Amino acid sequence: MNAASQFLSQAELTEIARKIRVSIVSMLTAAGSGHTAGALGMVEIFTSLYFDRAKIDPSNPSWPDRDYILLSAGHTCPVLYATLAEKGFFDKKELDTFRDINTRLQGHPHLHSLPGIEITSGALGQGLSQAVGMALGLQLDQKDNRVYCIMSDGEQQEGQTWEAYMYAGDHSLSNLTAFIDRNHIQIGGNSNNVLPLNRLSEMIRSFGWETITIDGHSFSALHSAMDRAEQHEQPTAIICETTPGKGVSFIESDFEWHGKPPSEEELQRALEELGVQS
Ligand SMILES: Cc1ncc(C[n+]2csc(CCOP(=O)(O)OP(=O)(O)O)c2C)c(N)n1
Ligand SMILES: [Mg+2]
Repeated sequence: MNAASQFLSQAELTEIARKIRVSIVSMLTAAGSGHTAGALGMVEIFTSLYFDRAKIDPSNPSWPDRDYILLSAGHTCPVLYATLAEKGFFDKKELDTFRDINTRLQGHPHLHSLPGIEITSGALGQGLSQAVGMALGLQLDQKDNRVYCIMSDGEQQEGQTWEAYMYAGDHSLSNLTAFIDRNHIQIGGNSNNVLPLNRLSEMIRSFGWETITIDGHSFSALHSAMDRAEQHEQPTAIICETTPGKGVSFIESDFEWHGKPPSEEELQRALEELGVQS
C-alpha cells in the first residue's frame, strides 16, 4: 500500500480508472497514432498497482525503498503515462505531447525521459528478464522492495520470456510478481489464430512459478491475487483475463484497434461513453 493513498474504496478506484481511460483516448487522438486496445484493457491492473498496492512516492520517484513497476509491453505506454500523470508524477497537461518530436512521452517508454519509468521497453519479451535481475539483486541485498512486471500475452510467444521464467523459478524469486494482460489479441489477429496460448498457466507453473488466473478488470480480484502472491515462496504470475479496448464499446475485442488511434469523431463518442460531458 503506498503512503499517499491508503485503502481507496472500489468506487474511488473505479473513478480513477475512468479518468485514466479518458486520458488514454484523448492523448491517442491528439497524437494521431499509437496503441489503443491493449492500453485501455490494462487500466485496472495499473490503477490497482499505483493506487492500491505498490510502495511508490511520486514526489520521490527514485526512493530506494520503492517497489519497482516495469511495463514490458512498451507499446501500451499510454496507460503507463496516463497513470503516472494521474498519480502526480508529472502534470496531466504533458499528456498532450505524446509522440511529439522531442517529447518526454515517446511512443515507447524511455527510462531516462520521465519520472516513474523503470525500464526502456518496446522490443517485446525483454521486461521479465530485467525484472528478474532487479528481483535477484533485491533478494541478495535482503531488501523488502517488490518487483512487478506487466507483460502482454503476445510476449508469451517470445523465447526470452521463458529464459526469465526459468531463472526466476529456479532462484525462488518470491519478491517478483508478473502480470500477463491476457487479452487474446496481438498485432496480426486473435492469438488463437496466430499462436494459441491455451496452456499458459500450466507452462508457467512447470517453470517453478505459482499462477493465479483472474478477471483483470476486477479490483477485488487483483487485490487478493497480489495478497496471495506476497505469501508465496516462489514468484507468481497473475494471468489477467481482460477485454482489449475495455470501456469503449466500439473498440472492445477487436484486434484492428491494436495499433490505431481514435479519430476526432470517434474520440467524442468514446468520451461520451466514458461519462465526459461535452
Ligand atoms: C521483439 C518485437 N517483435 C515485434 C514487435 C512488433 N509488435 C509490436 S506490438 C506487437 C503485438 C504483440 O501482441 P500483444 O503485445 O499481445 O499486443 P496487444 O495485446 O496490445 O494487441 C508486435 C508484434 C515488437 N515491438 N517487438
Ligand atoms: Mg495481447
